[in-house]
Amino acid sequence: MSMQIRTFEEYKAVYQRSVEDPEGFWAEQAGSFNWRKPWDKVLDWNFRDLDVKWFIGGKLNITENCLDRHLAERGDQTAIIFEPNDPNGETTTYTYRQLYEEVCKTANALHAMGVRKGDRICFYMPMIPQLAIGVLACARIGAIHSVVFAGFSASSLSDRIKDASCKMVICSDYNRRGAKNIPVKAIVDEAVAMGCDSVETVFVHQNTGEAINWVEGRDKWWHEQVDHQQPECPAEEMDSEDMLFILYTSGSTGKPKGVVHSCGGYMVYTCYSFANVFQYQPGDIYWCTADIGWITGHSYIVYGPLLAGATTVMFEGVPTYPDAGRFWQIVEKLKVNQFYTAPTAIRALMAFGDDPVNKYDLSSIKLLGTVGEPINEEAWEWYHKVVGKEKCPIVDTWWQTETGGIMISGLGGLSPMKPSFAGYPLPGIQPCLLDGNGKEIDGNNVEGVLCMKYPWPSMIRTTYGDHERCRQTYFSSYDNMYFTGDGARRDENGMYRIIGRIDDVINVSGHRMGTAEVENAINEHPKVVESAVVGYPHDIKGQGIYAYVITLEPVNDLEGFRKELLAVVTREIGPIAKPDKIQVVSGLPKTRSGKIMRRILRKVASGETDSLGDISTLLNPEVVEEIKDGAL
Ligand code: 7RM
Repeated sequence: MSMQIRTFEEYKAVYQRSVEDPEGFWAEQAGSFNWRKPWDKVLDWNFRDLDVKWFIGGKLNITENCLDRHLAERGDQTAIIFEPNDPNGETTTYTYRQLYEEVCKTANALHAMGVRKGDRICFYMPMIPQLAIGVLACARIGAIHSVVFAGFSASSLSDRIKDASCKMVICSDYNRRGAKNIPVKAIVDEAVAMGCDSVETVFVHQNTGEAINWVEGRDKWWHEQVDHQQPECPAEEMDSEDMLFILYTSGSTGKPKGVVHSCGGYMVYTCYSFANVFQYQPGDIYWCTADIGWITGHSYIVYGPLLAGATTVMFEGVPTYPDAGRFWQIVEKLKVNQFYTAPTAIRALMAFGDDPVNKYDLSSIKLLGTVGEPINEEAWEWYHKVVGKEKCPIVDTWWQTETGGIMISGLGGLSPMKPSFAGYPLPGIQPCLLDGNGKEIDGNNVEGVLCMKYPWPSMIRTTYGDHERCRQTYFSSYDNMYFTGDGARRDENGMYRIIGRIDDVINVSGHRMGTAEVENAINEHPKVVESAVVGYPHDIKGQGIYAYVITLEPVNDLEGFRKELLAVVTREIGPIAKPDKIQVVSGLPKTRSGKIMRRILRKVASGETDSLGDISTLLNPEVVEEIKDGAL
């Protein structure tokens, strides 16, 4: 791949160049794609008013670059390998030509059902090829996809459908997950019934074939609409800055934000970062275990790999079904060369010991990757020794839904590695650390708030329907900077270690969540007066959820109440947001201005009750003793 850096020396030179001449550098990268019309200007940017544009005036369709562009050279090469939930099920593959044809047929079907450029289409699907096909079909005709992770509740799904006024929801009948089948069409029906007036069509892919409820006129079967379509579909000409997709993510306020990515910059950056971080070589089999419901799945299962002409694996199931060897069995079977997963999965599998790993031949693996949360040294060492047999580089990739692509990471096999350090910025990425006063901290061996001082092509453009909120959230904390929400340290060699969120966002099993979101859900219980949610260190999940709850009346049946709260949270958000610990308290520590002192709650939840610091300024210091005594 022409854009691939092959030595660390080269990385340093390319990085230097990318900072000195960012526009020249990115113009060169963008040059390897098919543009209907080249851009007039590489970049215009203004962080203060939040106005960032890349490849201005350029016209393209990202699916022509994911699919059409590859047909001549690798039409018969495998694009997607699908590994089903059931280990005895059949592994299926799509060549680039087959994928192209399926995407075209699906795009034609969407068009026939009235979907047009700019329409928002919501996906609530399992990890099956039709999800990738559907997403690409939207991009083909210029419709904007909004994929919602299928673990979210009907209520969360409904909020997301409404926020983007989606015209269509695409789902399956049932999802397979381990030993269970989940009735997702029923969840979609429930969500749409909660006031989603914009939804004209529910488009259903028959996955398990079990019975579902059917709304005549509104509901349409995938196979009935797609199968007879022509396998060619002209691609809509998109402007570089036209919206490609919306993806909801949690922040410190209660309401998730619809992060917006645009066509041109996202295309260039996801391909460039994929090629360099994973050092993908022609013929390699690449597997990212994420769900397409998260940004990792968008950028590094679908777009990045397909843009680069890679073979990408999609796995429908879960890491522990039928047993803890499932990942390694798949690696052996498919001869996976690059394996990319989350620290929480590594820790969960580590708990089963080395045997489930050692049962399989993992000699195909050339590179291991992690993403989603800080990786602790113990998990890093286990991954390196037991999975990688000490011969595979590990790339610890730091990035965010908002960044669209990997920002700080080693380039596989080229960069120095240090456990729990993400490492160096990718070319074109200009991170910096700020102190409490917003002043940049120079030099090494320092710690501060992680910001970006220069734009990059795949950065967030806006939050859907609320540009000011986007500006406020990311561009107003520090002047002329993109604020990540993470704290980081830079070591003596300039390598970055991400410490974790400094805002009220927690990271539970790699799932990003706002503590306010969980509090809002808990507060829906009629007996709850107020609640406060914090994260605490958890061996497997990274962070666990600790909820302090004030109730209307004393609770007699604590276990029953706990179960009710878990049910409320599951109903409002989904099972991923269920608190691990719930402590009923009579009050919460508050400052004189009425703000909850979360610092104290975090300390108690982490068992660090000896170092609570000064509590004399509290409105109600007496409550701290009670909270400490009742700590779980
Ligand atoms: C890709 C993704 C973003 C937040 C981010 C961090 C944390 C992600 C790492 C990491 C330490 C990493 N997008 N995070 N990767 N922390 N090391 N390699 O996860 O929007 O869902 O989450 O995740 O706090 O701000 S996300």
